[in-house]
Amino acid sequence: MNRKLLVVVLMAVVGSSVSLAQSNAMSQAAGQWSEADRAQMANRVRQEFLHAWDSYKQYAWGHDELRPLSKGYFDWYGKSLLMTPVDALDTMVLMGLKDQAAEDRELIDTKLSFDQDIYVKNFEITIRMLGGLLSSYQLTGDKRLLALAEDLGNRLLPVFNSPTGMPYVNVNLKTGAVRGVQSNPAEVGTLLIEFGTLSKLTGNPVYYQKAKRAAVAVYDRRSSLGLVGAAINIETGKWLDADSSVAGGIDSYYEYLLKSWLLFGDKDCQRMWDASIKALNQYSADEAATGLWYGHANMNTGARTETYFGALDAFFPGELALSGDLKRAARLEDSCYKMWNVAGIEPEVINYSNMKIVSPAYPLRPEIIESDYYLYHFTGNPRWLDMGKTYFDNLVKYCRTDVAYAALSNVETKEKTDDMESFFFAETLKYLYLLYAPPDTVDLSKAVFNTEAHPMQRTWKNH
Ligand code: DMJ
Repeated sequence: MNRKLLVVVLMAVVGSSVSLAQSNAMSQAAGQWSEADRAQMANRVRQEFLHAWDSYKQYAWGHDELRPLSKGYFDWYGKSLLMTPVDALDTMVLMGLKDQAAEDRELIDTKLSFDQDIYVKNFEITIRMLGGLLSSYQLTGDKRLLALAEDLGNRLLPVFNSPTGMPYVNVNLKTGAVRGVQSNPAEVGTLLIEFGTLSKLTGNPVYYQKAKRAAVAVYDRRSSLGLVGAAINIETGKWLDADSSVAGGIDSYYEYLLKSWLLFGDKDCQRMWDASIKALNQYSADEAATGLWYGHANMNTGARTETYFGALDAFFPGELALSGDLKRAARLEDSCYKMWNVAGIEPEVINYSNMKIVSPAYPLRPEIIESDYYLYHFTGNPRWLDMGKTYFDNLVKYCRTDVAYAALSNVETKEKTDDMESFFFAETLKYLYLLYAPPDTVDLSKAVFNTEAHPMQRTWKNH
């Protein structure tokens, strides 16, 4: 365990005493950011984390999620898997919230059990729970977290027992029974970072092998143009939907090709990423009158099908930045910012040819902020700090409730819904915090974030 790889930053105690009202009144001149300004912004984010976390503790302790309007709770599968406590833990550690992290860890260590007769979604449980347990183990050295991760990994393994090696969608954590043959590239290909890290930390190669075989199975079924579709039958390997894009259902398949290369030095993943990004830049990238976007195309013909782009797609500037294509990354993030500003907060999907909203919800998603974080990290250009401040201020303005934060059903009316997904703690607030925190809070030369923003530290040698 190499705890030095991540430097936990305690924000100045003086900074933490600044009230929210004072902070909001702070007038930050565009492009002018001192270290103290950044620390103050990081502290504002930290205070908002505490605002929501304290209410999770008060109203939903031990359950998967807080209901931010009714002040109740919600368990995904009827029984709690401590989704929010696991997803939120490494954010607390990175923010230096020692007491909260200790209390949370105690809850997980003593109460979390995967020996439950429930069918869970392999993709969600992998990115939130397996990813969260592994990153928190690396940050804290708490071996119980690694034991929980190994137990969970073993219970998820039956998903790979299909004729193609691509995973079934659901698995029963107690019996190992599987179901769900209609899947997509994201659910099949967003497993290698977590399962691979589990292999590295336990010395058991089986997790890496199975998750990699699944990703390769998607890649091997790409079209002659090098594109993948939106839905696939994991038993037959036949595509069920030829729509190709970087949108939800495909998004993190690409993310994991790139990041698995970076984290594990896996040359196959590098080759798969290189071929994929070439195809995406040829068929998905769209120089529209409103800017650079990545739209939808038919995977077999390359013909443009939809000029849609959305909140999930907004992870893509981050991938471009991480791969070294800072020019396209910056242009696409500028387009995302336009999407955000159509209604003052980001809709789920727009039609970028006329900037009309296609799907109006905002479930507190992080991707646009995640990309902003990478752009600032790689360029140091303060305009990304300005942009992040807009994201944060609008989030506070439109989504904050008396006890926490709530999703919006419609970004135009700003009507709230009774939902606060765990990724708000794991990702949205983490990326906002890291945007302003000292740059070595997470050392990106040695750590890779999984798609739920859990940093995996390369504590092993790559071959
Ligand atoms: C998160 O669970 C992950 O970021 C996933 O890759 C996509 N959806 C949510 C956030 O929007």
